[in-house]
Amino acid sequence: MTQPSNFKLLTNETAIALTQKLGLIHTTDSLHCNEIGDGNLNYVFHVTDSVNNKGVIIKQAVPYAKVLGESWPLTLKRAAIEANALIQFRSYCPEFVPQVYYSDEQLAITVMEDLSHLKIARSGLINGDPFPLLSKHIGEFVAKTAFYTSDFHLEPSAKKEVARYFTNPELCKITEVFIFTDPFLEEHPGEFEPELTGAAQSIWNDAELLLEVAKLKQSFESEQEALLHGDLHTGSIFASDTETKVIDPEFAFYGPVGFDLGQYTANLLFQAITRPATEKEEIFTYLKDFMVTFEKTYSALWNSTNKSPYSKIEGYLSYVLTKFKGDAYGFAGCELIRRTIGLSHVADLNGIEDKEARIAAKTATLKIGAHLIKNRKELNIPAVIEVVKQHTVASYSTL
Ligand code: SR1
Ligand code: MG
Repeated sequence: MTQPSNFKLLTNETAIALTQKLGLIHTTDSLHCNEIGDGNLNYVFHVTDSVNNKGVIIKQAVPYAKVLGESWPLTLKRAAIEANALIQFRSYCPEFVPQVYYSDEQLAITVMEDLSHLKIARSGLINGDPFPLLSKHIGEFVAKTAFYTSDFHLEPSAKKEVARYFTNPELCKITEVFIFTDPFLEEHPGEFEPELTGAAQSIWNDAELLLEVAKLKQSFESEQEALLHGDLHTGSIFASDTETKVIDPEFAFYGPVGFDLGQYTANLLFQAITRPATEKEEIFTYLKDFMVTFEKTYSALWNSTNKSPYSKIEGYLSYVLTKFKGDAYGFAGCELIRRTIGLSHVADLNGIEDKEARIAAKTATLKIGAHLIKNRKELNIPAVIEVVKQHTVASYSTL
C-alpha cells in the first residue's frame, strides 16, 4: 500500500537516534531499544539507558490497523489525536496521565514518559495483583475529563472547536463496526469457538436486544457530551498499588460520557465473571468504588463550577447522572459481547485454559451483556453484581 510521503517506520536504531536528538536521556553509556507493542494498531519502542535506569516510550502509528492488516487503511492523524488528548487530559488530571515530551504528526510519533515501573492493569488483575486505588483514580479521571470538556464548563464556541479537532471518524468507525455491529448480526463475520454458536444465535435472534443496541449505536454516533478517551479498557491503563496512568487515547472523540464509564465497567466485569467465587468480592469493590468516585467527583464539579444557567435547578444533576449511568450499563453490555464473539478478545476470558470453564465463562458473559443492554435504565452497581452472581457462581464456582 502507498504510505504518506513523509512517513517512515522507525527502527530500534532510529528510535535511539531520535531520543538522543531530543536530548531526553543524558548518558555516557549507549542506549538500548526494544519494540514492545502488543496492541492492535501501533508500534511501541522502549528506549532505555541501563546506567541511570532512565527510559522513554516512542509510540508510532502505521497507516493501517496492525491487527487487521494492510487491507484496513487507517489515518495517521490518530497519533496527533492521541498526543493532544493526552495533553488535554493531563491538564485536568496530571496525576493520571503520562507526560508527552514530543510529537511529530508527519511521522505519527509520540514520545512520552516511560511507565515501565507500572503494570498494565488487565495483566495485573488477571494475576490477582491488588490495585486498591485503581477505580478511585479512574472514577476521578472520567469525572474530571467528562466535566471539564463539556458544555457545563467550556464556552459553547470553544467546546465546538475542540470537538471539531477531535473528530475521529476512522477510529470511531472501528468501534461502530466491531462493537456495535458485527457481534450482533449473524451475516457479519465474528470470531468465536464453535461451542458458543447457540449463545451467539440467541443474541442474533433477539429483536428486543437488537433494538436497544441500535439505540446505543445511535447515541455513540450522534451525542457530543464530552471528550472521551474512547477505548478505556484495562489494557489502556498502567497501575501499581499507589499509581494509575491512563494511556492510548487514540480513539478520543466527542461522544456520550457513558461510553468511557461503560468500557471500564465492562472490563472489570470480565474479572468479576472469571474469578472464583471467593475472589469476586475484590472486583465488586472496584466496581462500586469506580461509580461512587465518578458520581462524587462529577457532582462536586457540577456544584462548584457549572456554567449552565440551570445548574441549580432541582433534579438537573440527578437527570444527567442517571442518563450517564444508564448509557454506561448499555455500552458495558456491548463491550462484554464484542470481546466474546467479535474481534479483539480479552485475556481474562481467553486465558482460561480449561475449555469447559472457558465456554461457561463466555456464555455467562454473553448473557450478562444482553441483560445489561436491555435493563440498563433500571440498573445500579448492586443490581449488576447480582446479575454476575446469578450467571456465574452456580455454573462454575470451583474455578
Ligand atoms: C481493530 S482494533 C480492535 C480494538 O483494539 C482497540 O484497542 C479497540 O478496542 C478496538 O476496538
Ligand atoms: Mg489501544
